[in-house]
Amino acid sequence: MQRTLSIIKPDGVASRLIGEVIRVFESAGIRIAAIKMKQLTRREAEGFYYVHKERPFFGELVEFMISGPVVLMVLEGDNVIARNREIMGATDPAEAAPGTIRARWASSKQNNIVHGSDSEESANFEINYFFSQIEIC
Ligand code: 3AN
Repeated sequence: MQRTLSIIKPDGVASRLIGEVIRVFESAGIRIAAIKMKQLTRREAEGFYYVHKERPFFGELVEFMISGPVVLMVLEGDNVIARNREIMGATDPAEAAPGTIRARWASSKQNNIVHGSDSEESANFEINYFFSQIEIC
């Protein structure tokens, strides 16, 4: 059993896709082990994306992530880190496989509806960044 961090980004929340995205995960047999809605502060968004701090899009990415509330979730299931990445689709919606969340709803590489941890190491960091042990069911 594995855990990963999922975020419904501000564009997903603003487009009223919270229910759709959760439906996709639950239909795939993935369990929601923790969930909360939050308006991230600039400091929180910068800390979350610190691995990207040298990338040219870092500033815009932080602005986008604090432009509205997000939904933070811990997903649980077999091989859920890779499965969630598959279900999300490629970062660029133009390259995302048909039927994936990003192919269906994302509008750009930045405004791509969801985030999902890309490795066990980042899943551990990201889950602990937003959730304490007692918030995970
Ligand atoms: P993913 O979310 O698919 O793992 P990463 O980790 O490469 O993608 O990038 C983190 C986030 O940075 C993406 N979800 C996206 O919002 C943003 N991003 C990535 N590449 C670009 C880009 N070329 N231009 C603008 N934003 C980007």
